Amino acid sequence: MFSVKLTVTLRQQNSMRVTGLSQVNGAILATTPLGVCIHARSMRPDACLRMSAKAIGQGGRKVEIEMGYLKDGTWHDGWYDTAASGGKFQRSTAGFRNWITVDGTSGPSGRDGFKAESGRYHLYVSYACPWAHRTLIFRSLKGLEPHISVSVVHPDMLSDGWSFDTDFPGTTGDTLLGKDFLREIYTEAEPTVSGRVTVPVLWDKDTGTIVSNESSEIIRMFNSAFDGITGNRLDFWPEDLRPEIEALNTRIYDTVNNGVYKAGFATTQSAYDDAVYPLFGSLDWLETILRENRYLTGDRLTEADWRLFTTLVRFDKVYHTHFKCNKHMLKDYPNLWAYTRELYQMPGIKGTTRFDHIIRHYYYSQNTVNPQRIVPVSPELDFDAPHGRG
Ligand SMILES: N[C@@H](CCC(=O)N[C@@H](CS)C(=O)NCC(=O)O)C(=O)O
Repeated sequence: MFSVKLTVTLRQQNSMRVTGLSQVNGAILATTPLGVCIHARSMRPDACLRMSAKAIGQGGRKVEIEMGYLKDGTWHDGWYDTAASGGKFQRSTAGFRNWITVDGTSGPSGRDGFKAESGRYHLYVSYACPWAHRTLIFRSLKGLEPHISVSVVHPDMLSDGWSFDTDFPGTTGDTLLGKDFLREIYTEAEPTVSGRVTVPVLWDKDTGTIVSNESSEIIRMFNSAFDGITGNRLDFWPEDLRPEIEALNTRIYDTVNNGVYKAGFATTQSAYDDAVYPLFGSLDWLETILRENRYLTGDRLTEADWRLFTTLVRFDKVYHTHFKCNKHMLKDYPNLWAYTRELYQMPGIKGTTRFDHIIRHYYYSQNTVNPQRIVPVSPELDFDAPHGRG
């Protein structure tokens, strides 16, 4: 028990003293005069003092910690405002859009100066995050592990956003800059930055800035920019398949990768319905493609497959229950399920897939979806079972 006083600031501007503080399973529970509880992962009293919370709704009955964002370099609590969009979750656009290229020229967007060089770049990821997972997969497939270093954040994303706490297996802390929170990486790059603090982040050690925080672009850089250094010429974005890959990516992003989030974060029935039916429509469509084809475009494994994989591998353990995507389980689709296992079993992929981080992050961090933070039992799935494809 800590002898620490904690003040909770409510949206209505009044403040409340915390009257009781206790620890349960590594979380801090704070009781306020409204009889509500606040949970925080950190056991450190100084972390308690940094903790803040907001009342939801007019009555101020329910208090919860929300995830925040940076505005002009200052941290604010706040989840996505679905009230402004009819209950729909609208993902914000990534802010850093530079490219690493073979010769340091600017690439499709952004500015010059990010030349592919061994040891120059650092990747900040969460194992929980499907977008960051893509970048870890490409780092592995393209033999970039010796050339691009990595820091892994803690799976709990609470009122301070992603943190570099290390009290969870597989976390590394910030091995490069020694920061406490990912948001400090953003403000280090740009002191007055505004926007959400997301993973993945690709950092340039030479110029001390963020190259990119957009996973779809980071994987394209990894696909080819370092080939001269690694000698790895595997191409997951081959020129002749690009139109087909783009078409697949567009539908899969909208209805599957982001579709599960749109269903899960919806705060109205209609926003949920608008996401969940197209999601299962797309899974049915993908099942028929994979009945005929080994991979999405045919015999060749491409970027489109890996982008789909990171959502499929999380589906039954998280999205089915937590995001209410429960019309079917992935394991009910024979081809999709075997295809997911095939990709999971490819060399270098298993090590990038950490179900402990995935499960803990979603159920524990996203308290707008799961206010009690109860982490449910997980379906028993054998990702190592023979896939029988090919
Ligand atoms: N466009 C980004 C999206 C990344 C993203 O949304 N990451 C999530 C984790 S899965 C995140 O960090 N969210 C924190 C927040 O939105 O505050 C990408 O694909 O790289």
